[in-house]
Amino acid sequence: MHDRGDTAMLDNLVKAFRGIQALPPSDPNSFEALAGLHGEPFRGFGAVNPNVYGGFCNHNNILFPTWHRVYLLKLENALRSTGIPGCENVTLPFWDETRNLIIHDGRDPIPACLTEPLYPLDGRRVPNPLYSYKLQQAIVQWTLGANSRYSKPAGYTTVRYPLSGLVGTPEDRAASDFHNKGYPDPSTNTTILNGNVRNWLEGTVVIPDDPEHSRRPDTYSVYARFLRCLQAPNYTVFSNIPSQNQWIKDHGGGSHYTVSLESPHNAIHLAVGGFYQAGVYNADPIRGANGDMGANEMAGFDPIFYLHHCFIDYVFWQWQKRHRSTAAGSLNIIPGYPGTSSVEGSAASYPDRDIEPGTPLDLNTPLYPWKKDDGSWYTSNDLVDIENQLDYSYGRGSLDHIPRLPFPGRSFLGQPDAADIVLTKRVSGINRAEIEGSFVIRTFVTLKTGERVEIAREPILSRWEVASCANCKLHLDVESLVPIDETLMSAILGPSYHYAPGAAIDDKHVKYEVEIQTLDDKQKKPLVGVPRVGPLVKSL
Ligand SMILES: [Cu+2]
Repeated sequence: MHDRGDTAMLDNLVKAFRGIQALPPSDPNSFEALAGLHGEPFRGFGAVNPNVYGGFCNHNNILFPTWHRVYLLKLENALRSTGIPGCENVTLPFWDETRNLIIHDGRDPIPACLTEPLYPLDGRRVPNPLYSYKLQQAIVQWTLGANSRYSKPAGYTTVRYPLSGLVGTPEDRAASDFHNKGYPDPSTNTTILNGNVRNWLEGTVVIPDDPEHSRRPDTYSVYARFLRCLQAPNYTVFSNIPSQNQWIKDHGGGSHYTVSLESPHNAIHLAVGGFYQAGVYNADPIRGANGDMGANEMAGFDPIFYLHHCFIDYVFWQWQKRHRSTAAGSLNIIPGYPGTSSVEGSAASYPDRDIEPGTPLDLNTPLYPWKKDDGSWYTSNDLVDIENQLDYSYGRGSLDHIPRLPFPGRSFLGQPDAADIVLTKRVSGINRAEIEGSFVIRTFVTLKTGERVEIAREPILSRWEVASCANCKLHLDVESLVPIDETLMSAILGPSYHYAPGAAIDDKHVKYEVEIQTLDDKQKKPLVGVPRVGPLVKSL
């Protein structure tokens, strides 16, 4: 994105976004219609049956990267279709999320053109269409009833951290009004938002009284995850979190610890959408923040979604280039792996079709609701080679500065290599259906010195109403696999610990604790089904 000088490209992008945002929702190229194809408004079976996700977006399965790739393509085509002079060939840019960690230019993580309420266009300042979107029609969450907490009235304008957009009931509206009154200044809010995103990206494990390593690289930072996902061993594992977790468990963790693209993707959703991440000097959480990016239902209505997902698609292409997987037909699926079937009550792709849970997904699975010019459904196999099948490409981004595989040894760019991971802990016993909305699984450890330190955070991008598990054929258990590297292990176990390759690690006396951070502090949803055990923390 430009900073000075030639503004024509960005001006045209802004004009095109203004163009599609002004179209009525009945127009399939309108922003409102396209934004509504990710999550809400729910449709088909999903509009009335809480066991079926009513949106089209695919998460937690192998279709996650390709479904979002074709979504961006459709949005870009809509941007080009407005008839506005100069917009015939606008291209969707990406928000380079790892930029300021690689290029250290001291800039804010989020480009200013996404965070300024007004944009200078043709000599006047107009509402910036990349800053927020105002709904033309109400969105009613029918599965919970017309006046439920998560419905949105016409005229609702999307918000980001630190603001709250929870306005479905009079109580929530009053609470959000009260909360937002504390944040009246957009430029202060942007500073807070950038700080939060920076904290998520850098996510340092802070160990008090440890002068040498007081800011050690965090195996759980979003930045580390973006880097590590480039090393994911195959497309199945790269594409989604259930497959990623199975791979780690199958291989016993350690040097096989791996990260899927979906994981850092989730974190950015939560960082923009309302989950604070304390930094080194900032331990003051902002509670009650509730932005649209933080849940699958409304995320597509915040325009930043498309520049975030464009970066995710750029990372996907980066992974493809590093794994000789750019040609059509070069992606492969591990049959039967978690993440390779549709899951009831989870984000799956079939709101308006009666598809049995457990139906296998592969690269020929139709990506509803996206049609090709000939009227047939897009499949992942149509979307592998962006240059030859889809006729677009990416300019250089920050990840182009990262060498190809294998990464040189430890601490490359300050980040540990998987080889340094000496122990993987598994946090389990958490059922997504018992928690309203997205959440973060935070894992803590008490050091020998008595200090309690957060060693991991797993962002779970979810939705407000997840089916009660009484009827679920497949469970909605989520887990957090916590990699512990050599330096962190020695901080946990103290001077008695000496790293020896392959040696068993005795951490029986270490106290691990788990906290679940939800968006809405007041939520106390009664637990359903079997009494909950856990969360449990065990070694792999
Ligand atoms: Cu997303």
